[in-house]
This record gives sequence, structure tokens and C-alpha cells, in this order.
Amino acid sequence: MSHTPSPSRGILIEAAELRIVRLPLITPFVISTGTMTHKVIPLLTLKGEGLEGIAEAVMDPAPDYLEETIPGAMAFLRDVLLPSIIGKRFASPYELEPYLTPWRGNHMAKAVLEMAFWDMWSKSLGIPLKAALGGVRDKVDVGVSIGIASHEKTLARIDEALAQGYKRTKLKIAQGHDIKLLEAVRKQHPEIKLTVDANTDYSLADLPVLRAMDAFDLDYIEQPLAVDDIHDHAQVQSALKTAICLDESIRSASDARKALEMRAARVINIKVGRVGGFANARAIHDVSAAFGAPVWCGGMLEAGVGRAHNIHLATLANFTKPGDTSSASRYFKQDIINEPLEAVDGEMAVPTHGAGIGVTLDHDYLATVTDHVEDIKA
Ligand code: OSB
Ligand code: MG
Repeated sequence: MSHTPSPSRGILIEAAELRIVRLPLITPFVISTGTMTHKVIPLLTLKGEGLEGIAEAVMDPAPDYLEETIPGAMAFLRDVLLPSIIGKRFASPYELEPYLTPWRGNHMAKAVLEMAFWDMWSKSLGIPLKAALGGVRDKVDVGVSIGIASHEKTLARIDEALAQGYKRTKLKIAQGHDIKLLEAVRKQHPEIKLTVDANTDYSLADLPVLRAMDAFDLDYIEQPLAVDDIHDHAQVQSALKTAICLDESIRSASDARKALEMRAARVINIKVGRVGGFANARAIHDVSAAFGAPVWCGGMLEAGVGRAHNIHLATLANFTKPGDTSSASRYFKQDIINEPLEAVDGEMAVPTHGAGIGVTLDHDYLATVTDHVEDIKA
């Protein structure tokens, strides 16, 4: 018997590169938990058999939006996750699962590895990532997420987004930056599709304020309460007409199942980078569909690589609400990829410059915004 390697034996992951990219944001992004002036991105490249798979990780430098941090993720990827898979063959992204699930938490670190391999795998098959995932659309509806700013600045940003045709406006809110803001916005724009995102700034004691939001015809209120508080979200949801949407609280299909069963939310924001990768993102998508709950694709101010992953994900059937993947030029003067990801009339076309995620790195620019690079071997 000969032992000729065949595609059915899977793709050999030969090496990996971990890079820290630092991009200035055109406008500082303010949410209830903090302000971001630069986007710092761990960028992973998996290499093998002449293929490369790339992905951005979405954790912040410090434990801001969620608990994971870039230094922690870099150590976990470099010392544990990447050495465990380099030198092995994987016939599909599902075969990574036994190397990821034994470790607790760290969904964002797990996600970057899994997402890079989805890119590599779909490239090996010569198909767009969208096709590997089972997506059903060639373009996805998108809206904007507007950070905390003065009423005047917020109204100007809304005008700009509406002029560009974005399909939904999401306003970041926080205690004391909520009802008056909504009054000002609704006065100018009584009809637009409007949502708010509190990034966990409220508690059950704030129920009167959250109830007052029912007056503004919001499509949903995103993540009003703490990350680990599905129980109290159910209390709030039962007291409100407006749908609750969970973001930070949902990191797995079982989180989604429990939240929907408890009626803690009626909508779910899926960020593939938050939930451990595409297998989990799709499982959350499917569980939500089974409960009749629409989902939409959130974002973490990603550059082009992460943005491309998000767009492919949002082609799945139950992504029926506009996502946060607006034009990269709203965030960055220059992107790390060659193909501009720009929305037209509130729609983002799925990038298909080649198979996989369908975008390519601008290596010259990338070199100028790279803080650190390391090669990981088995
Ligand atoms: O909660 O959705 C969030 C940005 C950083 C951290 C958390 C969030 C966000 C956004 C922006 O809302 C989404 C984007 O434009 O990429
Ligand atoms: Mg959110």
C-alpha cells in the first residue's frame, strides 16, 4: 500500500504567524465601558501546503468589552493553541474542535484560530467562505454604530449615515446619556430604524429608565445589563414592549438557547470573533432560528480581514436585521487589505477576490502598521 497524501487526509498546518497591528481610528470610538483611539489587532496567518488562512482577533488590549485581553490571548495562542495544531492535518474546521473545547472560556482566542482555518479550508476547496458556510446572499444589509458624543455631533453623524443610505442607526448609550438623546434624535427623525446599545451599563434598578425607552419605537435595546445576567435581562424583557438584544451575554449556542428559553431577549447579535468561531456562530444562528428570533452580525471595529469574515457570516439565512459592518473608511484612513470594503446604499457586497474570505493583505501597508510579528512552530 502506498501512502500518497490525498485531500481527504486534510490540510497540513505547517506554521503560523502572529502579528500585532495598530491602526489609528479616524474618530475615537466611545462606548459605556471606555474610549478607543486606536484599534489594536492580533492578526493570525496559518500556513500549509501553499495555502494561507487569515483572521483578526477581536479582544481589546485590556479587559474592556469582555474579559479577554490581547496579552493573554497572545500567550494562549503562542504557547498552547497554535503548538497543539501545527504539524497536524485537518480535513475540515470541525476537526479543530477537540483542540479548542477542552480549554475554558477564551472564545475570542479560539475564534481567531478557527476563523483562519475556515479561510484556509475554503481556499483549498476553491470556494468563497460564504459557500462553505451555506450562505444565501451576495450582499448584506448594514447599518452604523454611533459612539457616545454630544447630541449635536450625534445628530450630524446620523445625517451623514442616512445620506449614505445605511439601513439602521444604532446609538451607544450609557446612564445619563439616554432619554434626552433619544428625544433629540426622534424629534429630527421620527421614522428611521433606530436601536441603542448600552454595553452593560444598566441594572434592574434602572428599570424605569429602560421602560421609558419604550416610547421611542426602537427596534431593540442591546445588552442593557451585565454580561452574566441573563436572569435579570428576562425581568427587563417581561416589563418592556421593546425587544432586548443580547450581545456580550451570548458566547455559545447553549447561552443562546437558555436566553431565548427564559425570554431574556428576542434578538441576538452574533459576532463570530466573540463566540469562538464559525461553528459556534452558525449554531447560535440555528438555535435562534428555531426560536423564531432574528439575528444580526455585530462588529468590533475590525479592519478589512475581520470585516470580510463578518460579511460572509451575515449571508446565512437568519441574519435578517442589518448588521454593523459599515464601510471600513468610516473607521480607518487606510485599510490593511487591497480591496475596499465600502457599503453602497446600505448594502455590503460579499468580497470574492479569490476563494475564502475574498480579500488580500496589503503587505506594504501592513508592514508600516505592525508593532510586533512572531513565527510559531510546533
Ligand atoms: O457592543 O457592538 C458592540 C464596538 C466595540 C465594542 C463593542 C461594540 C462595538 C460596536 C461597533 O458597536 C461595531 C462596529 O462598528 O464594528
Ligand atoms: Mg453591542
